[in-house]
Amino acid sequence: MYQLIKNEGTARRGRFETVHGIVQTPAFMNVGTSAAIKGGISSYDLVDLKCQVELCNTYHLHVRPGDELIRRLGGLHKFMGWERPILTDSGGFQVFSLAKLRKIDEEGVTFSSHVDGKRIFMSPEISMQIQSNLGSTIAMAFDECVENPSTREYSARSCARTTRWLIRCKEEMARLNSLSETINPYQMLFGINQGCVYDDLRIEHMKEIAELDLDGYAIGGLAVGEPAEDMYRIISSVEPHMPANKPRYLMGVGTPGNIIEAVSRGVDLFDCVMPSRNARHGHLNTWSGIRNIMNAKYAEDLSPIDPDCGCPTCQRHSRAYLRHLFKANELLAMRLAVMHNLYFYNTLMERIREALDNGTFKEFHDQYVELLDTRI
Ligand code: PRF
Ligand code: ZN
Repeated sequence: MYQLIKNEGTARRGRFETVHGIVQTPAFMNVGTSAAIKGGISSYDLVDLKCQVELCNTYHLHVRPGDELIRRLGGLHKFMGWERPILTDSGGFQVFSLAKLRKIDEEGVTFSSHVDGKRIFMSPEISMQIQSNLGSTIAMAFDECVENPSTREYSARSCARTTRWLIRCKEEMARLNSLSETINPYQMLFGINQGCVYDDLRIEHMKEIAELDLDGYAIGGLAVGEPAEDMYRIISSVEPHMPANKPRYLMGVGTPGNIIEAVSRGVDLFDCVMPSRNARHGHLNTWSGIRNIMNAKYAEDLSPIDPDCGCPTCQRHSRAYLRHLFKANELLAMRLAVMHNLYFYNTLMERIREALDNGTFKEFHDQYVELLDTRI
């Protein structure tokens, strides 16, 4: 259940209640694709990093170790040792971005696994069955994320099919939740808006799916190569048609600047591989911009990555030490860098929430929207 606490313009400060606890929004979900955050981060680290929700992928866990196995072991929460909310993405996006040899028809998608090439079929029903076996807090609908660019004609046909798939997802999820042996009988289902960069298709699709009264609504198919202006325009176009009493999730976004802009347009939830991926390449977020820790100027710099950061890495280690770990290819480099960036993102969301609570989000936006994406 989502409760709006306060708003500033279209920006929303909210509280989202789930069986695995409350999520204070706006929130960033930390990506643990295969039931692990890349860079050697454990579930107990995530608590220190102020992570509220972890995101895992249906497709990856289905391929390895298998959702039936996770079910037999008591579900994904128990498997990972993480008690807070988990959102599972449906496989829709991963099938289109990772798998080879896809064939899409009304029934679903046939493709070969990126691990062993084995043929796999995924449909709305199968995606719900896998997510039900995982027992995540929130399941995502099985959608088609159309490529950018795509023609209007293809986008319109794909969108209509994504709606038909969504109705099948809803029916299957209701059936699975009512079974006595279900891991999480309160599993929620979020619908996903598509429509490429065509505002009228987006709006029409959003209106259709809003009528299905789902637990939340996502905007998909963005941040797939279109200019940021297109993304912001589409969010603003669909936002008035998104149910106000449900959480809103922008999938796969983004930079701190993207997140601040999307919050100001009414988005509550985000996820992105960017903080962990950038960290693994030595690109570290700070409150004065993005630092490349490999830079020679840090060789003898004893200050922390960011003097304004409270993360475990910044409490103890210097830029000089981190640079050395990266140069020496030490595993610890990844771990310390990812901890810092995830803590930064979760703190960014906390500061956004505080600004909304205090009615100072506009000032926050103006101070940070460009600064945080600047390379220093
Ligand atoms: N659909 C799904 N997952 C996603 C996306 C989508 O369109 C995106 C698009 N940025 C990220 N993850 N199911
Ligand atoms: Zn730090």
